[in-house]
Amino acid sequence: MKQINVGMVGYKFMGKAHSHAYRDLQMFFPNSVRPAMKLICGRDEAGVAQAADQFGWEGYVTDWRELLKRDDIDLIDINAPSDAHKEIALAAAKAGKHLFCEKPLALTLPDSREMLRAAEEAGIKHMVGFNYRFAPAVLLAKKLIDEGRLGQIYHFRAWFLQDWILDPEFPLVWRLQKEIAGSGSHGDLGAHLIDLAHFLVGDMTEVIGMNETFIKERPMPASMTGLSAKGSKDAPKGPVTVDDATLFMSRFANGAVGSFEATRFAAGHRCTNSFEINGSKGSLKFDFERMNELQVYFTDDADDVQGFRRVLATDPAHAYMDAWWPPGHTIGYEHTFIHEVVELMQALEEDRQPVPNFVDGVKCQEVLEAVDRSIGERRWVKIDEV
Ligand code: SOE
Repeated sequence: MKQINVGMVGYKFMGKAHSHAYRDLQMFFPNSVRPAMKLICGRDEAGVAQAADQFGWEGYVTDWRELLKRDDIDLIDINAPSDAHKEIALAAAKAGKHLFCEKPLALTLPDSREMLRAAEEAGIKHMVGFNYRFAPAVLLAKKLIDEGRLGQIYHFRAWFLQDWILDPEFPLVWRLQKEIAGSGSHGDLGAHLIDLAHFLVGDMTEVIGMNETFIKERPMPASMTGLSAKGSKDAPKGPVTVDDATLFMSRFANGAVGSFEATRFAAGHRCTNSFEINGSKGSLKFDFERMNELQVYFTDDADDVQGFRRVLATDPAHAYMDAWWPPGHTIGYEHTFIHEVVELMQALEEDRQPVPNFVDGVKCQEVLEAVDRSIGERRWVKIDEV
């Protein structure tokens, strides 16, 4: 049994999701290479010490550079806010550590390309955190498309809707600041849709988009808090420098057309990450809020039973599900991260790149950038222009 020693940067939302994945892995996927939770890093000592204890890390540090000095750390897992990704990734690659980095890979396309180059030059393994690929129902969609069950793909239609900043008093957290987050709903939510489009349908050739920032100023937060932060009416205000919503249309290399909508202003939608795909022989529908289900429609079903039907992707026939519970016993959000880590550990065991990796991170960033340029210049932008 080979052991991979992990050093993690960041201990909030994603840090917790990844920590949980490392902890659960061995119990359900005992054949993988084993990750050992060595050190977790965060700037606030009291916070990271508590996280280390609560999540099950052997120890903690308050400066990520300490992780790179340790010869016994094999993998750096980056869950810090997006503006920290590049510096940590470049230094970690130089130190010969494998990388697992949350999305979006970087603040800009050139930065993401630099990260990919550094990883390739260092000869390390690199993975990017597009976790929704790992829902068994999404993997079933991929299988049906690859087997030709949908025929020629005509439409990819996707929307990721949330509402956590609907309240104008919600504070100006880091995700609303361009210099830290890179963009708003576009890079946070749209990035997932773009990756799913690449995964399921293929490369895009051109895009045209629009965006809006509905609330231009918000109260400054007391600290860089997360999705459930509370604002105060009396706090001084600062400018929101990212998009609240971004919509775009695309063309794919295989002739399909796409539409994408990412917003944090869809009241009542907490995490509606959905897509519909229409092909010459059928259609598929997925909604993350019912993540164990895939709606399928096949044109060759008998005339008298034509219609969408619900497949519960919880049987041993579905990806990763033979490791979980008996059929019909559903899984959740956290399992997408566990499956990501299964892939990462298998890739390390087999000495290959995990998928999705920094190449996919850069491809996503190309589309993000092309959409932003299209919005700025009010025109269609080809992906190979960026
Ligand atoms: C917040 O909008 C968020 O947690 C994203 O950052 C994640 O990437 C997405 O999966 C869920 O929503």
